[in-house]
Amino acid sequence: MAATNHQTEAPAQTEAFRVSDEVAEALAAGRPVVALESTIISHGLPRPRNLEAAREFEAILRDAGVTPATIAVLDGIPRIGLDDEGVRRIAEEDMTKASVRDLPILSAKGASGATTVAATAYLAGRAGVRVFATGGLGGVHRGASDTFDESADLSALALSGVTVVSAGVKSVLDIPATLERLETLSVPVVGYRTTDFPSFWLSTSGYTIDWSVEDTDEIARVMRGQDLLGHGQGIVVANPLPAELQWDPAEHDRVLATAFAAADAAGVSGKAVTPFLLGFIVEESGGRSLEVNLDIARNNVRLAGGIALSWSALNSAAA
Ligand code: PSU
Ligand code: MN
Repeated sequence: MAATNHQTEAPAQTEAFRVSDEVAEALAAGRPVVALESTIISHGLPRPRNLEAAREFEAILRDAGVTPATIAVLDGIPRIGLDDEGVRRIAEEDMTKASVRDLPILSAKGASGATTVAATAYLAGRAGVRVFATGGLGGVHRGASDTFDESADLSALALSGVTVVSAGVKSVLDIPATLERLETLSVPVVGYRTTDFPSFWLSTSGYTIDWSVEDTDEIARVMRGQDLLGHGQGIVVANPLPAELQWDPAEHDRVLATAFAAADAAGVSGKAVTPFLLGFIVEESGGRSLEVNLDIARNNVRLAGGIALSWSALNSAAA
């Protein structure tokens, strides 16, 4: 049958995803690897700081002896581990924000996308990367009982088998509802040296979680326990910034109230809500929220690196 133009132009779809050589070698040798998401770079941080940040997160891991695996979809192919050019593209190109459900569509179209926590955790899990660092998780939005707006981060995490380090969820979300949903989805939530769930820019939220873990070896043992039970859920590690580095709470509350009003006035909804609020908050805080945001991400990347080292050590001791 003669191919139509449409068919001949379609990209070849031969790969589910592509793991970089560096990441594949590290995984095969049982060396530590940490996944990094790309939506935080493309939609969560302003240019040009986002490119600097993407490079810095990778450098923090390399300095600790951990292989970074930044994840994004480039030209239809999910990549686990990017080269310099790939990192530049996620920071500088206007890419769609891609959740798990967008992956097959990007594949069909040969299009690029920056992966959310949901899509990153999904792909990391498929590739065998067990530890993932992000800034803040998506969760249940305020007003979700009317809008049904709950991030796919929660359901995707529940299926990923990946340990995600975050500074909790932003107070733009409904924090207690998010914690309830994580309970329903049977996702273990542990605080790093705390039982006070952090709210991203602030080190506390006033909502208590059941468990705290004391060091990265203990987190690796939780992962082991999960594997022994054959329980495929991911694990949420909530890692608050030290209190002296958090955003000033009064300023935080003022800016957030303004941001909600602006989102309302602009009529944003759906997947545009999170990027709108984040962008607005950076502007309105005169960049202060951005500095705290970067401190949070660095802090999470460092802890994730430590967990990956502990995980690798635990498994080589067992081998
Ligand atoms: N929360 C943040 N910073 C972010 C995001 C969430 O504090 O950059 C991004 C992450 O990529 C997350 C996504 O996976 O937003 C969630 O979007 P949504 O609420 O549309 O699922
Ligand atoms: Mn949503």
